[in-house]
Amino acid sequence: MEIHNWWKEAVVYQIYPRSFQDSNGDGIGDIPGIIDRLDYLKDLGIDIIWLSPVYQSPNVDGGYDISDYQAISQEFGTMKDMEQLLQQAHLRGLRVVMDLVVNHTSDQHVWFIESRRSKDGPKRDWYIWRDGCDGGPPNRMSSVFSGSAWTPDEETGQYYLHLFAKEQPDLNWENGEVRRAVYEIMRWWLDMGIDGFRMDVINMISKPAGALASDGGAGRECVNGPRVHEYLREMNREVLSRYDIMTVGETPGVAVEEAKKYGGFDSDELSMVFQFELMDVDAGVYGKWNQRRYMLTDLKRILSQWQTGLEGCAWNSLFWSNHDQPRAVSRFGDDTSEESRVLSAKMLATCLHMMQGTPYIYQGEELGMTNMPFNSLKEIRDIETFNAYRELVCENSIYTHDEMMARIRKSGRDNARTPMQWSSAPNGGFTDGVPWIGVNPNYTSVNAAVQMRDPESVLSYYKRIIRLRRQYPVVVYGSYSPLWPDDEKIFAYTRSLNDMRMLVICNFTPDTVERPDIESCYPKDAELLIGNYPFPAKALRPFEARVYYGGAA
Ligand code: TEU
Ligand code: CA
Repeated sequence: MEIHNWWKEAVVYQIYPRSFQDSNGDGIGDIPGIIDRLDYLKDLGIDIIWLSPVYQSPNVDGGYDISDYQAISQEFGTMKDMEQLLQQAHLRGLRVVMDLVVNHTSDQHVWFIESRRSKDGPKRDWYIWRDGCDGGPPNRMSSVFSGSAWTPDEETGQYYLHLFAKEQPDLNWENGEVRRAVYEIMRWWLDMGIDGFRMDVINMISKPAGALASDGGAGRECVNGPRVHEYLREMNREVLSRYDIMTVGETPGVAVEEAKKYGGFDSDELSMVFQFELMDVDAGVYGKWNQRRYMLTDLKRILSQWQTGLEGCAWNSLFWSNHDQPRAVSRFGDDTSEESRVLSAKMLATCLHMMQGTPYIYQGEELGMTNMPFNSLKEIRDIETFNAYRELVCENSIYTHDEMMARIRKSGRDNARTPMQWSSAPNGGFTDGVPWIGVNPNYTSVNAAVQMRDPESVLSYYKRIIRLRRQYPVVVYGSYSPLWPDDEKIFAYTRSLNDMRMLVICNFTPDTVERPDIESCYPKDAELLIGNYPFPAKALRPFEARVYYGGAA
């Protein structure tokens, strides 16, 4: 018997506020801009908005470096605007989930300013300080954003730990005062009426003793530390369990078995986690900085493992992309022609939304927005990309400038951060001023206004696919079973609930594929629920997606 929860039946839409909608012409998206677009989101049919950070921040890492958890960034508006957003969203039946970034703070947070002041101050132990070794850092551990994970501080001569940028010092979760301070902030926001949290790198908060003494990469060494489940259960007891909310943990380096601990139905920790295995499907020697395309069999193996692995005991989050990843259609589909862009964007939506789990749409994905043709470093804003360029081009000559630019166009985070393309007005209708990052030049044809008028657009297709979730319980609760795992072109699976069955078939290639054995898999008295071609055919056409529904028999 399936356990029903509202967040299992919901569709989440992620907003990256800086790039969503500018309301005052300063070139930066803001909260009043989001309020202006709530009707668009309601019309799309989503249920929950996940807001990337809107807190006060020096913005070294796109707001993931927070200097005050109880203040709104001036660039984004005021606390009044935030209250308005909550009220206006709730009026429309939309919930709002905030980003909680508490593995680290900004180095401008008062906690860190006090902590660095002296070795014996009351906040010293709130961060992780160590003596250097032989005139250098305590060890050679590297940060996720390249370079050492340790930075020396003049004030006391000691080094502090940062798994990410040096402006993002890691909090010391072993300290009970730190945990209590975090819980208090969480309660403060929940009491204001927010509907949950997306928790940034939440599986990195407990540092294994060995990791802090290791020479490895922080991203690998510091995941799933010894006390992380203890902390999350404490957080659940003290905060989460007292509210009717949704929580999703961002958890790099978590496999299926570990995910069941974080998000098991009876684990008393989180509602679900974001897995990274899919995001690593095209990684290579220098991580994502390569030119590899994924193999469909790898992609299917990963998704099927998560589908069957969590069945009945935990819940999947389903996503192709977010603010850290390239655009879904460019990466997993095909943006080389207008026709294939539209077909493959719809195919990807079908493939993902028909699986078991809560789907996340990243802003612009519902338009089939593509990667950006970046030509020079001047167009880049992302600290991770700059640091990788320094390491791979300047310091180690692994790639030439041109080779690295090609990799940035493929994998850089700024691909996802170009402004939302609302219309064919200047700057895609995002701003009347100068946008903080360039607008993708294809906004004149790829934009919301055009697609709203076109029943065959990617946007119209997303509305239909979201509606299916409301109409057919099998979409939410059906159990998953993969077909032809070794097929390099077709991703097909079934979903079954009681005596009903759904068959999902997706052609991931630009080729026409014959699969005569498909017909034997059709549900009984099958009807076609949705597809991305206007008329039927036997063979599977380029990037074709079809969903059939009928009896299990
Ligand atoms: O991301 C964590 C994380 O693992 C990223 O480093 C991700 O793997 C990488 O960007 C992909 O190239 C979270 C946030 O989503 C990200 O925006 C922040 O920069 C990071 O934490 C630090 O807060
Ligand atoms: Ca603005």
